[in-house]
Amino acid sequence: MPPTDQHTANDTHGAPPAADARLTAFHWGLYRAAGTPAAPQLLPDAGDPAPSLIGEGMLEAYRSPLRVLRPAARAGWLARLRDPARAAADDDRPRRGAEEFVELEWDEALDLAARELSRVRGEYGNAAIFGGSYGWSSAGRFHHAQSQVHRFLNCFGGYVRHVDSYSLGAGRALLPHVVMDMDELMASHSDWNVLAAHTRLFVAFGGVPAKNAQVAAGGALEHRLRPALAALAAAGCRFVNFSPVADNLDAPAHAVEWIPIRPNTDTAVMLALAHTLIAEGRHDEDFLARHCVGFERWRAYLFGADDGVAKDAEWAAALSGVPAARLRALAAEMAATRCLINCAWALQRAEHGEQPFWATIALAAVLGQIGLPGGGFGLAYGALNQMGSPHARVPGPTLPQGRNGVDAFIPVARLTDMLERPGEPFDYNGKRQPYPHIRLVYWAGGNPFHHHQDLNRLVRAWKRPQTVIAHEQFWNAHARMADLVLPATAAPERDDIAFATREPVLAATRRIVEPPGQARDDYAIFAALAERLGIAEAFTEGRDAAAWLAHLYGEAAQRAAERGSRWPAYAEFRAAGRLDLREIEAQAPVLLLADFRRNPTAHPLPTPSGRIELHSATVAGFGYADCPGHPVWREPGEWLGAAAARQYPLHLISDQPATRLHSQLDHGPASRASKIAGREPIHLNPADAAARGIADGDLVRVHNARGACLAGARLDAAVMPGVARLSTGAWYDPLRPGAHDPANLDKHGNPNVLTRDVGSSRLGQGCTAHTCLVEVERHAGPVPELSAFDPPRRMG
Ligand SMILES: Nc1nc2c(c(=O)[nH]1)N[C@H]1C(S)=C(S)[C@@H](COP(=O)(O)OP(=O)(O)OC[C@H]3O[C@@H](n4cnc5c(=O)[nH]c(N)nc54)[C@H](O)[C@@H]3O)O[C@H]1N2
Ligand SMILES: Nc1nc2c(c(=O)[nH]1)N[C@H]1C(S)=C(S)[C@@H](COP(=O)(O)OP(=O)(O)OC[C@H]3O[C@@H](n4cnc5c(=O)[nH]c(N)nc54)[C@H](O)[C@@H]3O)O[C@H]1N2
Ligand SMILES: [Mo]
Repeated sequence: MPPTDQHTANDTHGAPPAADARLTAFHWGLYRAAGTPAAPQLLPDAGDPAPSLIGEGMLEAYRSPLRVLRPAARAGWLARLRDPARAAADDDRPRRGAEEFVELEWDEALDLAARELSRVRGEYGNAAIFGGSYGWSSAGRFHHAQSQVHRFLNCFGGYVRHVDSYSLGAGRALLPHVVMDMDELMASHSDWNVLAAHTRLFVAFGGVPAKNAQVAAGGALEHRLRPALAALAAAGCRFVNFSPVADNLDAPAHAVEWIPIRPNTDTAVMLALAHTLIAEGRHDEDFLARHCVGFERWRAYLFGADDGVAKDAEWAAALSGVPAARLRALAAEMAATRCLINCAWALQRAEHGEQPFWATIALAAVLGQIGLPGGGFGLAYGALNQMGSPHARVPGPTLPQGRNGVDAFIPVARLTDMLERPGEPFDYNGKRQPYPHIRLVYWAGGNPFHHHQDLNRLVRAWKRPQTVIAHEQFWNAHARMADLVLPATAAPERDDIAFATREPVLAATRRIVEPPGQARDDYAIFAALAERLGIAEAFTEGRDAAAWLAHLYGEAAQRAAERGSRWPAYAEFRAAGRLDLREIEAQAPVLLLADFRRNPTAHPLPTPSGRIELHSATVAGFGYADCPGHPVWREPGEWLGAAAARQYPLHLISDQPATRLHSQLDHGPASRASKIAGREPIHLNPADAAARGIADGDLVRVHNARGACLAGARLDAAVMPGVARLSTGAWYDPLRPGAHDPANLDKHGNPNVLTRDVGSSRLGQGCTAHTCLVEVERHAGPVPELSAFDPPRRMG
């Protein structure tokens, strides 16, 4: 039976489930329903060794008055849709973000959405619809909003998509030229047990933060990072952490040496370590000759052939602030023991972000320990829970997305450029193509007003499309910037299958609370639209949500059977609540690039040469000055060594937040407990604070030429002088909603009003949030009230 317009009742499969089977999953973990129906609670699953802080008290957030309860339309857009003749007389788009919302019946909301989709397709074609719709949304594999929206738009004829991710834009584009595709690389990282047994020196660039390993896409169901780091330390491993902050390597303190480093200068340090190793004859000539191409070319660069500058320890010390003597000594230590080099993803979320990844691999190649147990490199342990997991890589249930009839795409972080520059060409990974002209934006399961850089620019660009449709759970900035907001259910309100790669269990999650108001599953919304657009059969294939779950599980079980692993029947799985994959999926210890090391001819890499490319003829052939054919140091547009640092002398690190997932649950108890007078904390070195007359707990204004926000000062010796840390995720809360001038103060502390919106290079075009200078001052004058957590005014 295809779903109808009414909220499709999720199946409960007869008898109520046993209490221990009432599971629900989030990216930050697996939870069990407890409490009473009147006062439900979510408790971390008993099997989780270290439950996440993010989930504490979260049901409160899912029940909050900030939920979108009914479909709602921006007043000016609604007037236009109801009376298209108005469109010519009154351009309502500049009022996007500033107008009231009018609540609608579902039928009218769906009719309007379907009509607008058809109109835009008819007048401009499918390539006028942007459905990239980037974002994490929620953990279930069926109710995964991005898969749903992409499948729906594909059935409708296609849409402009995005490639790569905010996480790894530069890295994903680069790595296939150098070693292998990023997904393959992540999946083949040596596991923690291998590291504990062999690694004796762990050199980290950007730490190994337990706060980040709280999550995995699909659910971190067994949090293992802290125990893993403790095991390494207990086995005698030492950690050296190059980082602007001291508190991001969560091994026992006695085992960790912190080396403060100016942000965005890590590549220079890596080049200098390689230079030192080669100059002292400690490089592995055999490995470089048999397993790599381009070493001679790169060595020439390191020794100054291109620019007369030797990339030695003194040179790197001047750029990075790391003493040259420490670099020389460390190079010797690295060569003398089993050493792993880890580079956090954050480092490639910067201008020239391709370089730290490439230089990490090149430095590891010079050491020659790649493919040996516990040696080589990591990209990156700590970024997500699955990195270093000892569990099997099992293909899980996946909703097929179908085929996209539109070829046009953008690198994901070029969103504002696309909206502002239709028809203009952009470069990406050896290709040049025009930005499409977008008339309609459809978004489900992501928050561009969380994730994008230079939000003032985005607000301006966001007023260009004729229509913006969003499925949202909450009245956050993303919903407030839309024309039509369709209320979506949340994980505890749906049956689903929770699964993340290399986690030990597959969980049958359940609806444990009723959806608030008239919220519907994304699937039900798309199914109802598909009905109106005549594509219901293609989109639903005649299945309701319960039938899809059984179908997707069945497909995954079939693939399991093909590799000789027997999964129980679907009904049995749902009744049990979970499937322990450890018992049925075989897993040998993973050892990154061991086969390739043993025999590079029999096990070539998927690069053009089959070997690690220290110089890539392909990349060199693109002719990009900002990403030439081998790892290089290039000065970013903003850093502590730039002229701009005289006006804006602090380098802003907008790292991932410890108390939430991006913007998700910012209004929840764990995140709110971390705020200072309701504002996001900004961590400042005590000396920098003293120089500005700032005391702990003061309200400060953080600003640069792009924007300004309020934040609460936290004096913190774990932040090096010259650096300010303001984590991402505070809900964007501008003083004047919908305005986009740099003086439009964000009252809450969202770092993306400050960050730069330029690509990492023409190769990757990745997000460069970590290349950003700011100034901080005590906030003077009246304190504007926070409004991020007040629902907007709606009319009936
Ligand atoms: N300055 C700076 N900016 C950054 C970064 C940085 O390091 N610094 N990091 C970047 C990175 S790596 C990433 S991945 C991005 C993350 O950016 P996003 O993934 O866009 O951030 P989220 O807050 O997770 O957004 C998810 C949204 O989906 C909604 N949602 C959740 N579940 C559902 C659902 O089932 N259905 C629907 N319809 N909606 C749902 C939530 O309410 C929320 O608004 O941010 C990027 N931005
Ligand atoms: N709790 C929580 N965990 C998360 C997320 C979340 O929102 N909340 N998001 C998840 C997502 S989508 C992703 S992609 C990963 C991201 O994983 P990462 O990108 O690695 O995470 P970040 O926290 O942004 O940065 C890691 C560390 O790098 C440091 N750093 C920043 N710039 C530099 C630099 O130039 N040099 C050096 N040496 N260090 C630098 C920062 O101080 C920070 O401590 O995290 C995931 N984990
Ligand atoms: Mo990410």
